[in-house]
Amino acid sequence: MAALVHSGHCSTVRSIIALDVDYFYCQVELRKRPNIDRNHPVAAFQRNLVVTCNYPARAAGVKKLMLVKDARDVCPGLILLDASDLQDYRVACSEIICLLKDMLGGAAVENLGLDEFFIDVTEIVCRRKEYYSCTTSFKGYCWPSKDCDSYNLLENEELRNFVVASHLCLEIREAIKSKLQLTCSGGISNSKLLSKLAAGLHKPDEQTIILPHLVESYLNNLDLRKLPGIGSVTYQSLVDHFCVSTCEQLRFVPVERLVEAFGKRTGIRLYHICRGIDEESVRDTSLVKSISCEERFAKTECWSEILRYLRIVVERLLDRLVEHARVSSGRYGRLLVVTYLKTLSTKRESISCNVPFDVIRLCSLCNSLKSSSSECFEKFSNLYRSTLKQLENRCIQLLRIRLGSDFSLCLVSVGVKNFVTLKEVDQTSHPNSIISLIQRSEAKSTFSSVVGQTSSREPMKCCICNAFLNMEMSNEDINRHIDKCLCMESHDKSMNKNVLDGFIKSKKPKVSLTSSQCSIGT
Ligand code: DCP
Ligand code: MG
Repeated sequence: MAALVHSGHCSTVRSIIALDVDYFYCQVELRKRPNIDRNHPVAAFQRNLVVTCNYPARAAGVKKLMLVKDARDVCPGLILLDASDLQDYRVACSEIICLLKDMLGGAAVENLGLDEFFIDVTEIVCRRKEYYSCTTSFKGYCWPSKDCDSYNLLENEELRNFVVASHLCLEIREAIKSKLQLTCSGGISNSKLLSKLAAGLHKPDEQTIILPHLVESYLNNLDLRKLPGIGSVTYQSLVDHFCVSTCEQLRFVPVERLVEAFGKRTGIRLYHICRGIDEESVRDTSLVKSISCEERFAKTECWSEILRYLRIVVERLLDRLVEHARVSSGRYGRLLVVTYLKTLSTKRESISCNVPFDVIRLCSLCNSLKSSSSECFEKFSNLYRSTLKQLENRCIQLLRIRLGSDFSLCLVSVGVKNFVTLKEVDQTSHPNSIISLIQRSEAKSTFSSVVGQTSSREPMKCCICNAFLNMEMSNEDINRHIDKCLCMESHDKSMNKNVLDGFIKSKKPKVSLTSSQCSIGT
């Protein structure tokens, strides 16, 4: 057991920032309605429940998960905003991730729920430290008080790291506020556990540091229910079995007894967290790995009905792909996956192929335009319509090939995977590949709805079949060529066999998913 238990000393002290957006759903709703005074009590609701509210509403007695009726009673002037459409919250979450990635380069950003973010800034802090004077003081609150001037920063390297981290945290929060009109609270410490707890200490729109040497004293009187990962069942068992309700009391319980009562994993975690030990690293969840949309329906054997559902799904998917490309500096997926559920089956089956080239082109153009999705669709309406058609046709082909004529379905889902950013492709792709070509022609194009002719005289290669393309070909011709390459029914035998072998992949996922309509996987 001793080998599994941490001694309590880290060789290098990490600097971790936690961010928690204040009254998240409500703030996103308020962002859409600049006329509403943010100092007025406002709540966001779903059905008959208040899911969150701003701080003036909290001061008036409104609480999260209160009945709307009760909230109105305690706060008669309360403005209620409908929060049932989650799409805007997902977009706000992606916007924050992209801003963090833009500001912090390679730092790992972990997103928890939609409004919590962890960033490991250890390396950035090391690099930045030399630019700060040894006497620069902390930004924000420093537990247990705001006054941190008593520390001798000149002699303490470790403390100076946290000075830099506190400046960085403030910069990040200010950027989120000015660019995205969202305030968040920040926490800075040496672990995810402590920085998350620190972020909750001064809300809203403030930040707090818990310095490593004060972690134990901060935790001493902390109610165990406040610790992330201790739910009501674990808490009650701790009270019943060991008569403990604070971190300080829990430290007296030997690890063997905790393991006996809660099992190895939870027992050891409890032993660690009451001492402020949490070595969990910040996992980079910032990049979406898949986007999919689906439709469930009563069983049908009729193609025209399936086409109708496919159309709905594909349209929704394309909107999501463009939105994602816009907020993520042009990331796009390369693998199209069509999934279906046969009426008498419990397992979904899927078939995949390359994403139609125009999807990539549309994503790339909309990203360059940097305007809202609806403006993009308006600007590129021809391309948008033809891309929808291509996407739809590709899905129909895949389903036709797989299902034949004898089938009965109750669900179709269309998704995209294998995301890459234009930058990644830029670094790895051949200079004459199709993506390089789009980028070259985009740089020259003035973003008309149809990309102009490329004036490049360099030889170009098709990224699918590797054949040299005629330099006089227009982009439309190139698209047609690629579509031919991608289209299974028309591929000719002269194509590179390996490319075609990898072209159609199909698989049966191990798990059957539930009926959510759209999802983003990380
Ligand atoms: N949420 C929800 N249902 C819950 C808890 C939360 O729908 N039971 C949603 C609404 C919140 C969002 O998740 O806006 C984030 O949850 P938080 O607990 O972070 O609460 P807020 O961000 O709203 O408020 P704050 O962080 O200022 O306390
Ligand atoms: Mg929050």
